[in-house]
Amino acid sequence: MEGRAVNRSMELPGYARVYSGKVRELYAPIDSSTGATSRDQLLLVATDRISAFDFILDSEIPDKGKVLTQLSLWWFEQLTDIIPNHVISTEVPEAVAGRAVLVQRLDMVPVECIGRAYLTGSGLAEYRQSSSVCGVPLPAGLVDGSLLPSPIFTPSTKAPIGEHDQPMTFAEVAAEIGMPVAAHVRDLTIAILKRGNEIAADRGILLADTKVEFGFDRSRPDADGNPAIVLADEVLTPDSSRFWPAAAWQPGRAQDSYDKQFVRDWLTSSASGWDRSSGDAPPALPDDIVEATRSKYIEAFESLTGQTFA
Ligand code: Q0N
Repeated sequence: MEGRAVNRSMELPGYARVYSGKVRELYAPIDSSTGATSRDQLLLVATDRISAFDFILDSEIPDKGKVLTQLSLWWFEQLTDIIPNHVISTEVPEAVAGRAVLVQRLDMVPVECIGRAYLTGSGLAEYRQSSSVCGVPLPAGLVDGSLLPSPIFTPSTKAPIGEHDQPMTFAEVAAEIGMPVAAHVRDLTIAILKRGNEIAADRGILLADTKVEFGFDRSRPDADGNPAIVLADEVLTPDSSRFWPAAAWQPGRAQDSYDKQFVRDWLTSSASGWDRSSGDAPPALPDDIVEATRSKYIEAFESLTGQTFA
């Protein structure tokens, strides 16, 4: 199922594909005189693909890649006092205009850095088993959608595509990447999520949780001579974070998804003819569901940034 993404990536003259994710792809610029692939730059391309129920759907959402790229660029700007980011330039090939960014090639921190402000999903499942998430003890009585007393760091392993990430304790992260870096990425993850929620709160959106990626810039040592930690990938988009409409927030039940609710509701309705438990790939989405979903991505971008999506 997810493996199909590999076959959907495009050829970009002058670039070599180095990585295909479910919805984003990385290319390395090729030096036109030597033919060598760049070691210090990458082109990060967001596609219009969408996933639901762990499947990449056959239907794409027009402009999704552009909207999420532009939203991520805006968030990077809102976060520059917290952390530098990997963006070099938005001058990219015409074929990927608006949905690609030229970025610094970093040495990635090999941990999924997840921050949670509200309890849901795998965090809720773990809490029900152990009253804690990733070794962080939580108060009794929390339910699906509860606001946590303060945002928590709930890292996980980086599993290959198609496999599920496993939760890690902070001690396990520290054993893998060292205590100083572990503490730094924990504090950064929480600071990014807090800033995100401070900004989103005024605009009708809750950021329940988020996944961020960090890398080391070996060419940029900090004051102590350690390589600078840089924010990579995309940040605070609906693909990396759970966006919830604030007006409908009601702890004690599954929350509506800001962006994917129409897709989920249609796929699980009798209209789709799809049985989620069958293991079959979901059917293509009807045009009105595609259009309604496209509108939600644009609405999120416009509400958060105060800009009009061109
Ligand atoms: C990198 N991933 C995982 C793209 C993002 N700036 C960078 N330098 C080196 N490596 C990476 C980045 C970035 N961003 C990040 N893999 C490599 C996230 N992927 C998922 C698929 O699309």
